[in-house]
Amino acid sequence: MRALVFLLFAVTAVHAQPRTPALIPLPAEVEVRGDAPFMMTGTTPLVVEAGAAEARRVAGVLAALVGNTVETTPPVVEAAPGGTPAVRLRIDPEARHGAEGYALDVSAAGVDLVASAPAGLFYGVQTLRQLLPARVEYEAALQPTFPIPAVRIADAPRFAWRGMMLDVARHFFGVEDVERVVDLMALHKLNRLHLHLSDDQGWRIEIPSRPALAHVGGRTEVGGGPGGYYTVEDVARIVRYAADRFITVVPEIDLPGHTNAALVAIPELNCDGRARAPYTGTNVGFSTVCVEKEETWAFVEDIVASLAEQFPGDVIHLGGDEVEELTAEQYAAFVTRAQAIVEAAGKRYAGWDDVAHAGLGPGALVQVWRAQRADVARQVEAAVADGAQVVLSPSDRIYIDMKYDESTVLGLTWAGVNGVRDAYDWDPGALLGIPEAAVLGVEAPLWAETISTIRDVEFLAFPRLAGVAEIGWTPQAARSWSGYRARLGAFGLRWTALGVNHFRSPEVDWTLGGVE
Ligand code: TNX
Repeated sequence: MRALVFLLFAVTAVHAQPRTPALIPLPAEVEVRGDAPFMMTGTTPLVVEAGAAEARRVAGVLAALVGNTVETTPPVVEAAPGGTPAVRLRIDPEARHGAEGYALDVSAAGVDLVASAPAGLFYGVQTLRQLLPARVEYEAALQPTFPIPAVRIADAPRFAWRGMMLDVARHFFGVEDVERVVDLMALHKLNRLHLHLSDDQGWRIEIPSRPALAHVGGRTEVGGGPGGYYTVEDVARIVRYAADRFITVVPEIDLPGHTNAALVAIPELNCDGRARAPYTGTNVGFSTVCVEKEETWAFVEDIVASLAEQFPGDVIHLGGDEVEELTAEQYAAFVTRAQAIVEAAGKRYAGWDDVAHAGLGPGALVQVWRAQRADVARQVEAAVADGAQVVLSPSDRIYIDMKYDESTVLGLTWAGVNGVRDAYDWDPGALLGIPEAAVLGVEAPLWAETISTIRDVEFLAFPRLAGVAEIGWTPQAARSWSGYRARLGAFGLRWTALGVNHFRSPEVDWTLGGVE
């Protein structure tokens, strides 16, 4: 009997399919070899080429991850003694992996990671991180040796723009909260952090030529809390922190509507020249700057100049959503002139899909939030025919400020409830009648009417943001809800180790990570 049990065990062990590791986003090509893993320790050398500064810095990210956990930090070196199992990280511009791709080869003898550019190397390191056991994320893991399964991976993203938007206007989030968001984005290979920096309830960025905006407009938030704003130094810190993780910060100042906080701070922006009263409710559509006044245009010029100076990325987002107080002609004229000002500052103009019917010039970026409305879809398709590109943020899929289901306490429901599967199970290539080349990527907006702490941010973002990361990265043909669901069920353990307050959705089997 015992022999039979042993035999059965041996047979299953031999035939057991090697499980796809819990990688999110799933790489374009993964081959699980099934032989012995690489054993990573606190003394495993990380080998970079002589003088390769960026490779050294990225290797340092991996060294720090392991070093946080064990007593020694793996050394970053230019040569390892022959025969020593090592992790080799190399940037080779000839290697044709694209700006963000990489190739990773793991065997018991060593790990080879090659990318054509630094971002690809960083993403390869994130994949290695996800191949390491989740306990590597704890600061004091018990076993100092971490197996990395033997795999061969060839990887590159489907879309160039893989983003999240954080609304810091309805409630303010401090620099450390933003850095936490950046860290969690980087784990999932996201590369655009869109900050919604102004709205009716608050103005959140210092504009040195217009100090009242932050000093007066920054004092309020939804529900009457203290508000706040980022100084020029804070912005520089956020931009640098993000850039170190290959994330571009996209600033948004919402114009001409959603401007009550500016109308409080700068009376001349009102047609009657009188300051508005502060607003801490959650209605939309009631505010606008006075589009007929030259003072307003001087203001727009100042804002765009300051954003262009503070944010090195190539896009400036000027909102444009939900304006009820202007005629269609006034609105269109505003958008046309605003786009010209952004382009004169050397940047690309972006706006919410409301701007699509204003007659955009080529090169504009339209952030689509109402694809479910046929009239909006037709307007966006027309803008694309005129040379615009789109970033997809369909509100009935990836508005991660919607509730997960009727029982979720945080969040809104105007676009419905967005479950984990709803947020994952759709194809950006098929949402609109436009060529895929016109889709720059995807972005999950997190509006902040109902949330005010980083715990709240994490709860609404995870798991849904991970699904958005995979939609933006993984080829459509390689994705399926059942495969994703299984990887997610194991990935939860890593979020737990990182202290991420994620929603244990009943759609997912969280026991797959091995602990419940
Ligand atoms: C619509 S989406 C808005 C925001 C709200 C959001 C809440 C968009 C461009 N405008 O002002 O915060 O709904 O889900």
